[in-house]
Amino acid sequence: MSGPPIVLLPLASHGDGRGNLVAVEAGDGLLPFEIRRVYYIYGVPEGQARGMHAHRRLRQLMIAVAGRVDVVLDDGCGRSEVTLDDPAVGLLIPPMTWREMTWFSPGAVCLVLASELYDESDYIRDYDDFRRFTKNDSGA
Ligand code: T46
Repeated sequence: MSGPPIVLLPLASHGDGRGNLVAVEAGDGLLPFEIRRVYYIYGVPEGQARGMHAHRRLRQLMIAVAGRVDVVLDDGCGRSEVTLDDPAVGLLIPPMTWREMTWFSPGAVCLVLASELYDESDYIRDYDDFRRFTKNDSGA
């Protein structure tokens, strides 16, 4: 069964002889949410996966600002895979989407722009619970 659509947002990169700069600004119309939190993940040991949860409300934009990160998204009906390796491209992750970051290249840095403050009660960390919630949502 096919998985959720992979929505990649191109980010304007200002490049010149000195390198590149990407800015994401409140009100610039890029994101379908206001940014309330920023975090980043780095120093991930080779072969170490992260994520393995879904969020009830949280929306996020994930950017591999250095290196490569492989991501799996699962909406309860199927799984989609995407590789992030361009600092000028962000992956939009909607609510009720199970995410697994299955591979980080050495030195990878994963930046996340998030729509909500950190809230542990927003996490669904058990895959069977997630499947139950998505089934109920679809009325199945
Ligand atoms: C997500 C994926 C992509 C905080 O204190 N504040 C924060 O804002 C976050 C995100 C985490 N934490 C603490 C909670 C844990 O003690 O940092 C620790 C590691 O968090 P977690 O195990 O949830 O990390 P990941 O990489 O599995 O998941 C994270 C985000 O939590 C999650 O929302 O979508 O990155």
